[in-house]
Amino acid sequence: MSEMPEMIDVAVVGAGVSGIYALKKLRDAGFNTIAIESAPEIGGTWWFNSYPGIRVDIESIEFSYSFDPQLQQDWTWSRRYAPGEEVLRYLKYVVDRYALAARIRLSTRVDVAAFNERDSVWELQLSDGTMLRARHVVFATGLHTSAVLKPTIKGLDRFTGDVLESARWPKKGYDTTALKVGVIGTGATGVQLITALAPSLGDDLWVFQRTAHYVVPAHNQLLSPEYVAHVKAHYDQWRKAEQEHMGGFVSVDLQIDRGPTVSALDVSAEERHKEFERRWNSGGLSFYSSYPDLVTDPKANALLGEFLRAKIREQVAGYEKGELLVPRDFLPLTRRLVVEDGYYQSYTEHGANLVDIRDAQQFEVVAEGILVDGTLYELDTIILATGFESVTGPLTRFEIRGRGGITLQRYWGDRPRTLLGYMVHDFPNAFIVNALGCPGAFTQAFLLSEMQVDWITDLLSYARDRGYRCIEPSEAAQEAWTEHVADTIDGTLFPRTNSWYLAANAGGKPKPVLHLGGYPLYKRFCIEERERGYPSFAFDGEYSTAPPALYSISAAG
Ligand code: NA7
Repeated sequence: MSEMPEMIDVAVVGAGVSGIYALKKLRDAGFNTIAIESAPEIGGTWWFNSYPGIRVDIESIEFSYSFDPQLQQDWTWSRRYAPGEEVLRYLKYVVDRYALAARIRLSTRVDVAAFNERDSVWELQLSDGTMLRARHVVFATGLHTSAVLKPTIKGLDRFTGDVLESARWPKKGYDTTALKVGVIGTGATGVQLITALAPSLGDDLWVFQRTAHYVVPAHNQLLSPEYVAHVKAHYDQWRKAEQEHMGGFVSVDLQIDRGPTVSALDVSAEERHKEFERRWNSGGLSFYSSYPDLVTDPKANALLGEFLRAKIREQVAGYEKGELLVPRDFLPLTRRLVVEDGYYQSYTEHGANLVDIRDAQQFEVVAEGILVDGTLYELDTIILATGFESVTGPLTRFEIRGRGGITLQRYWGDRPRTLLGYMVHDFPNAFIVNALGCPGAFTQAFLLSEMQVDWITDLLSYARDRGYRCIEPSEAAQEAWTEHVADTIDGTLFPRTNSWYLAANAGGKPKPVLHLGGYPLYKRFCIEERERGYPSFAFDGEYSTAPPALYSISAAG
């Protein structure tokens, strides 16, 4: 890479989906920008997670950048749901296409990011021993991958075989032939891994399940040239529909679908069944865009639960442990649906062994394998697919120091807060993309990242045009926004479940970290803030005359 300038305009931390776009957008807007990435290659989540079976759970024609219409025409996805290595190839193609590589510093971690109050500058201590000074910093550190959760499993360090972490899969690959393999974790990652390994491992695969998840089919398939041509001819319509959609993805039956707007309880049982069948047959996460009250009304949710459990029972009929695979511990949709074809056949056809550890008195690792209630399962390899300290973890696992040296972790404590998901009071000139305080995880990542990065770029341009050096959100507006985010969650069923959506999978209570009011509402608040001249932000310590914004769900209109 070219010689590092002593002081740059913007340092982007992370070169995944949002970091790559931030680098491009800010560079094109004339900001001297550099991205710093801890991995030896770009890609973020899609570089680190190279375990067998990894793929996207939102259809690839949607799960991609929209900022350049020509890019959409020039890139062709092979399958409805692309495997991880194809997403990585796509991201590398984007980096090459827009000549970004020279501005990405790979194999470099940010160990400490500290705000220098005197100069209004961020000082980043990098793992190579150098320091980078930047007026602004954009944390594009993702929702999960940099914060792998170390599970507390007794005896894990006693095991004499290999212990692999799904999110740190060996880059040279890992041959499981003739090995006895145990998988712990049956969320999206575990299900993808198990489905990929079961056909070759058969009854040499052992799955230690604590919680059965709702697994819906993907109906993954090669994309026909006709379908691809049709989408490319109408891409602007797809992108427009995504912008107006709660989660930013609209495909049902390979077509744009806006979903019902009525209550699941206001339609006949027959009509409801037809709607659920249509989504099941289409596959994927589209249940999230079905009746809006599925995530707010326990009765509506229960109807979906019945439907999904019946579908799972059909698939495991005749399998003696089938009932263990039927979810019973949480309401459907309050944890992310798992999208996979053929998961249940891992047990019913390929002979994978299911070990229920939900109520086990003993679950511990010993030198030879795993002991569950006195039974020893001898293993050569244990794979941990046990999740992440999602949403906040990627921002609190390294030192980010704001005014007075306070760390972000300490500042947040049990109540993480932001203004509009972008900034934190006492941490001036620092921005966050696609993490908390916004509909991250509930909105298609490319779309949300593009919208947020565009918004940040506008704000930085506004400040540059006026000669401001320091941007900081008002504490009052941050409080109002945090309350609003909590309000969007309160009316839903999500707090009934301990999930990573609310940063509660690693213990602790659900926290109001994600905005559940839908992407269009969130975007509207962002646009309003910009159009009103950023009343909630101080520039060089001064607020504009307008009062700080107030946020209300009723603005959904
Ligand atoms: P998840 O969805 O957090 O799933 C983690 C799984 O690991 C889940 O089944 C957990 O069981 C299980 N787990 C975690 N700790 C333990 C211990 N100590 N013992 C046994 N089992 C354990 O992570 P994923 O990586 O699958 O998916 C994260 C997101 O990435 C996904 O939603 C996609 O958006 C991409 P539990 O349910 O807590 O009982």
